[in-house]
Amino acid sequence: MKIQNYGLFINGEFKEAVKGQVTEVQNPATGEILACVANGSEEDVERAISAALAAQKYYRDLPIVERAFMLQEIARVIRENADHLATIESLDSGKPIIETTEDVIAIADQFDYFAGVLRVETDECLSHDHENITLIMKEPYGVVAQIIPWNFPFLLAGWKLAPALAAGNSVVIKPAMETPLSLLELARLTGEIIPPGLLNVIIGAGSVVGQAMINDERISKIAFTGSTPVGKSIGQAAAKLLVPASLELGGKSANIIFADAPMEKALEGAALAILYGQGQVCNAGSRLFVEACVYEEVVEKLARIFKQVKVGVPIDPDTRMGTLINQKQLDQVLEYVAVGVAEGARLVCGGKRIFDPPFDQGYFVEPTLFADASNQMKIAREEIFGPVLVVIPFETEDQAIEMANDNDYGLAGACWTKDINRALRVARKIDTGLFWINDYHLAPSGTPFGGIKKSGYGRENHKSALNAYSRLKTVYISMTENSTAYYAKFDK
Ligand code: TAP
Repeated sequence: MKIQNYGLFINGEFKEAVKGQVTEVQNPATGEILACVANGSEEDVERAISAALAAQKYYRDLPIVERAFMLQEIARVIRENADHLATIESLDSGKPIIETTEDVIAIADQFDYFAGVLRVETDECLSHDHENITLIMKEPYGVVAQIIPWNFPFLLAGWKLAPALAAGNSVVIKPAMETPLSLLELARLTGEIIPPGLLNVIIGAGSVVGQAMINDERISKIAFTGSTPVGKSIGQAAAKLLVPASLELGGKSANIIFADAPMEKALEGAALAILYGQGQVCNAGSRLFVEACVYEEVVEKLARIFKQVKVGVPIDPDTRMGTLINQKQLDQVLEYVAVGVAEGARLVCGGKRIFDPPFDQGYFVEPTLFADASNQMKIAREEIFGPVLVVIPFETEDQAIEMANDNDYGLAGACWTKDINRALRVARKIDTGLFWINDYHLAPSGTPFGGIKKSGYGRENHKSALNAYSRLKTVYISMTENSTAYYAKFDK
């Protein structure tokens, strides 16, 4: 499939980059060039922010009903074009089409969800007594800068755009250079629905375009998803501008299987937790803690599942694992496999690049299982961002919790057990933003998503994101004509 070429989406139109630069977007499964897109610079960011600022003049006062209708219209267009958008996303990101279809549908729902939230989470009125009331008005920040990574280009864009637009902001958003196509296509498809200047999509390197966005004084809020090191620098830039930031960063999530788990479900869940998105998922269940008495059985059965997973061409509906995003990611994953072997973990299966045709032009890797690892090994401490699971045995519930929490990250976790008391105990004691009981990866609209510790701060996918994109203004109203000031009596 040949996808159209795109410019930068500024003020409701596709425009060439000021410097005329373009970049080729590759299909990571085949190496084929999918499209050429404009490659922006600081001047283009300047144009985009100016357009976004101008759009604020009328959009910030748009009635809530009209704003909600716009969001519902975006949802409708996404649904009508779901197959098309999912195909573009699969070709561009290397993710199986079964996953990208889920992402696209989830984002249609996300726009509908925030259309609903917008109508109920309106300004508030407090009544203190018979003479005084207070209005709490919600106002947009103004121009919001959003930066997203390549692993969930459509989903993460939607999670940021829906609440930001719902709150009345205009947006300048930058997808990763590797995967700009689904967002550009969304901009094209919604060109008639979203007023010019409200949504601006800038393509270009993070070190140039991203930096220009987050250092511009006209930006009033920054939202970032990506790696922890870049996230830290984004947080520092936000502090310099004195604007709020939300940071969704990396993870090394613990998945705990107790001996009384619903075992078949737990095994499939553990495989899904790490292999979904080829493991290039911030909340991937990349450390699996297994109770010692079922440890050997779990490792053996998981290896069987891993060997049967259908690695394939991303747009094949039967494919369950596609390709990694690029050579850098492939090298990183294979390097961690070598480190794991050198550290003394047992490589049970996988660990190699898949090189036979039709995989020879892509970055396909075997589902990889390490057993007999310790929680101190590098492969258990650092984010590999690939389909590599590290299995570690434990003896007691407390030991499992202690090891799960003994990590810099705090994004997600899960446990598998039929004992609900134990499950809730563990959920309480785990230091993460998300936790699943007898499930993994489920995150429907309305459920807060985000981390703690080195996984960042802020929550998306939840109604609180509307407030995170809104400023509160307090208006105190006196309803009496009599003076209530203490000084009044002295003036008489
Ligand atoms: P990063 O290198 O951090 O890149 C993320 C985005 O930031 C890209 O658009 C990138 O642009 C841009 N960027 C890079 N350097 C920048 C800078 N100095 N200033 C401003 N922008 C900059 O991450 P990645 O390699 O794309 O993604 C993988 C990481 O993201 C993993 O650690 C993963 O855990 C994390 N992640 C977290 C979550 C959540 S929800 N917590 C979700 C997905 C991913 P270019 O790449 O185009 O140059």
